[in-house]
Order: sequence, then structure tokens, then C-alpha cells
Amino acid sequence: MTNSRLTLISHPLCPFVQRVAIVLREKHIPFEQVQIDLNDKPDWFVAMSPAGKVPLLKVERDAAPAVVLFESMAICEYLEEAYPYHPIHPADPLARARHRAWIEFSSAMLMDAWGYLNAVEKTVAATKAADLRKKLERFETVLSDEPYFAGAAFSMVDAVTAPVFRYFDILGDDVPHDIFGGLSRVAWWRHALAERSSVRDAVMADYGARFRTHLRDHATLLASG
Ligand SMILES: N[C@@H](CCC(=O)N[C@@H](CS)C(=O)NCC(=O)O)C(=O)O
Repeated sequence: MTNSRLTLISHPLCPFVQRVAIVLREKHIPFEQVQIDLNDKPDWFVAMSPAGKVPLLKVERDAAPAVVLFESMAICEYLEEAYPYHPIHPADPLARARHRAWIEFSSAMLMDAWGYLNAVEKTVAATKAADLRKKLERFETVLSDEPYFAGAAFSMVDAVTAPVFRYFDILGDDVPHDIFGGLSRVAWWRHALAERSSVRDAVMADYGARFRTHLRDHATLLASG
């Protein structure tokens, strides 16, 4: 299993790609990364991707035909099972199920964040900011005083949530809504994820500039100040 050749088909801005890139790095799994233009999808990509979306993980094992996985969580779960060293899911089934539920919750939070960041109308921005804040408040109630979701150990919930926090780390004071204020455990968690090398290295060096360009190109409220 571990001598598979892995290729992660990506887009530089995709948060779902980041999840997989973080898990690969946490497990020290070698892989190649191929970036594609989602505005001009190559034919080979369209043929490979049932939903026309990144990430894809191409898995090549010896002489066997390549297998292409899609859907970020299916890929992350595959990596956790196929590369069981450096586990990032809890061993206990009950704890694991709980983590999976929080991953769903975090995925919904990503959608709120994306809606907020891309809002072009003030009412939408206000609604999305409130939705996002509500979910962060809920996280605040289950986090401990230790840095990560599960305490001292980095887990899949962390890998899925880190891309959400990264947006706000880039924008800093340019965010007019008070989304994070007073949530001390969330703040500590956000800081710990920003410092984690697997998280830092999961995006290209110019990610911040690309993200700001995206906001400008879509004439979002945040880009216009
Ligand atoms: N549920 C999918 C979502 C992936 C997704 O939405 N990818 C976006 C980029 S972040 C995409 O490829 N969009 C291209 C399109 O919809 O045409 C996953 O978790 O992998």
C-alpha cells in the first residue's frame, strides 16, 4: 500500500484540496501535485472527475491500473486507513464518530465563511457573518485549553478547519464584522493551526495574493473595503 505513487490534482485556491494536502503532510506521504485551471478544465481532468471538481487523488500501485479518488473526505479517510502510522483519527469508534460529526459541522462552517468572504451585498455579508459566528461559538464550547480540537494531538477536524481560519489570517483587520471576538479557545486553536507546518505548507507561497485577487475579481465587499 505504502509504495503507491500518489498525484493530487489541485487548484491553488481550493480549501478542499488543502484538507488532503494537510493530511498527506501530517503522515509524511510523498506525493506529486498538479494544479489545473478550473476556468479552462483540461479534457483529461473532465474525463477523470465525475463532478468536475478538485481535489482528485490518482493512486498508482505497481502494475495495477490507476485508481482516481474524488471527494476530499473520501480521500482523507483513504489516506488514514492506507497509511495508519501517524493516525489523525481517534482509535476509539465513539470518539471517531464524534470527530466525523464535527467535520460535517466544520464543512458547513466553511460554506458560511465562503459566503461571507464572497458577499457582494451587505445583508448577505451580515447573515453569513452571524452564521459563521454561531458555529464558532459552538466550537468554543467543546474546545479545551489545549491547542487542537482533540487536545494535544492534531486530528482530521483540525485539517478540515484550518483552511477556514487561513482566510481570516490573510485578511486580518480588513474584516469589518466581529466574527471571532471574545472566543478565546477558538483564537488559541486558530493560532495553533496557523503555526502548524503541515497547514502552512499546504498552500503555495503566493496563496494570500491569489486569494485577494480572487476577491477583487469577484467584486466582493471585502475587496472594495
Ligand atoms: N465536496 C467536494 C467539493 C470540491 C469542490 O467544490 N471543489 C471546487 C474548488 S474548491 C471545484 O473544483 N469547483 C469546480 C466546479 O465546480 O466546476 C470535496 O469535498 O472534494
